[in-house]
Amino acid sequence: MHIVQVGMEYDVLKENNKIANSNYRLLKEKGIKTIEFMGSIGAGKTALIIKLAERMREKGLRVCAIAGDVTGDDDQRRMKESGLESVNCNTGHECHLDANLVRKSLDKMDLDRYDVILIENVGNLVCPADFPLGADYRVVVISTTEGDDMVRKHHDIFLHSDVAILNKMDIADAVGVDPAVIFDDYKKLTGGLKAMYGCSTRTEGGMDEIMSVLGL
Ligand SMILES: Nc1nc2c(ncn2[C@@H]2O[C@H](COP(=O)(O)OP(=O)(O)OP(=O)(O)O)[C@@H](O)[C@H]2O)c(=O)[nH]1
Ligand SMILES: [Mg+2]
Repeated sequence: MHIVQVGMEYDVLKENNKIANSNYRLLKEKGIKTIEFMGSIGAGKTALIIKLAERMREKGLRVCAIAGDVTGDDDQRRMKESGLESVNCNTGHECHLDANLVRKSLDKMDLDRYDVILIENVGNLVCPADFPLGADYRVVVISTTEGDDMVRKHHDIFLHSDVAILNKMDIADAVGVDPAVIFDDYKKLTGGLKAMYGCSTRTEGGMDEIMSVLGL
């Protein structure tokens, strides 16, 4: 029984990777840059996407988002209210998006109309790591309110992402968290090769640096 489960898991991941590659090729053919945002529930993924999209639009980029959630359209409504075009993508029960769900969302868009697509994954620091979607960049967002041990507890998601962001820097003191501990854990995990970026979607501190690291 155990062996069968492992085999199935392998097939699911293999199939996901095939579709992710196909998504990547499609998006490249269309000249679209795609950025996926993973991270814990409430870390500030939607808030960050909205703020970054505002900056992108100011630069003349045509942006659309995919709002991934288990149920509901709360995030998509916030995006729309901010002026960000978006497609809602509910997983139903799953704790992560997969490449096939993203493909279905892409099929609903007129891809000739966009330069950048921002994908918000379901709030979760574990499951999304294994399911690439076909984006150029995988970004993981955590926040100071989650404590100082997220990097130590969740190696996989940080190792499966290209850019790591610590949000809610504005309230680090108030929640008694020292960001330096988190930055240091991240440096150790990535062998000193990568730095984590601090930001606040409230004060907009750190936002220029994030735009720059994403090549925007
Ligand atoms: N103080 C402070 N609050 C923030 C910041 N960024 C987001 N928030 C607040 O944190 C809460 C959660 O933010 P969201 O953007 O909904 O977080 P999310 O990661 O998209 O959450 P899920 O989609 O539910 O996983 C909201 O009340 C935001 O206003 C920040 O930089 N500072
Ligand atoms: Mg959200």
